Amino acid sequence: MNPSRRLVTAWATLAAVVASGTALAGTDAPLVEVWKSPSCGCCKEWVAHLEANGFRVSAHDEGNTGMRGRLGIPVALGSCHTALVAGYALEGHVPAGDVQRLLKARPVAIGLAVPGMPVGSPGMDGPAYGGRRDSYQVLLIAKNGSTSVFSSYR
Ligand SMILES: [Cu+2]
Repeated sequence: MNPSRRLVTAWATLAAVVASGTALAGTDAPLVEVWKSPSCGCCKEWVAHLEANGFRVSAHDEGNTGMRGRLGIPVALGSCHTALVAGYALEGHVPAGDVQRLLKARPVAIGLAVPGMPVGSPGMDGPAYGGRRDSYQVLLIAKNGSTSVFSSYR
């Protein structure tokens, strides 16, 4: 390679680095990976709730039973979708505010769960439910699978 050709290559590389840096600037919102069934409507609503609160979401329409098991979430805490954000598992309709609090506090834990599908939780709060709001709790799942109350909604 002659010297002028080498210089052109260096500039092209620099330009590419600058361009990719610009592209990355808009993507520092945490990425939430979601496993769900393709036909799950309330899962889609929960994804929309996360996106409305500044999260980026990537969904895998392959069901959530396998991933729930791999992440160590007890079956008894199960819900309709399972997610992973910054190394933490999320099971069910966990409010975005609780996810943000989790990511700030960074406790040693598997993650958060809202077992079942309580009406009134994010994604379970559409017009079809007529404004009904059941009380529910967000549980923090410790590494040994035991739980403690992370927040309560009533
Ligand atoms: Cu659901």
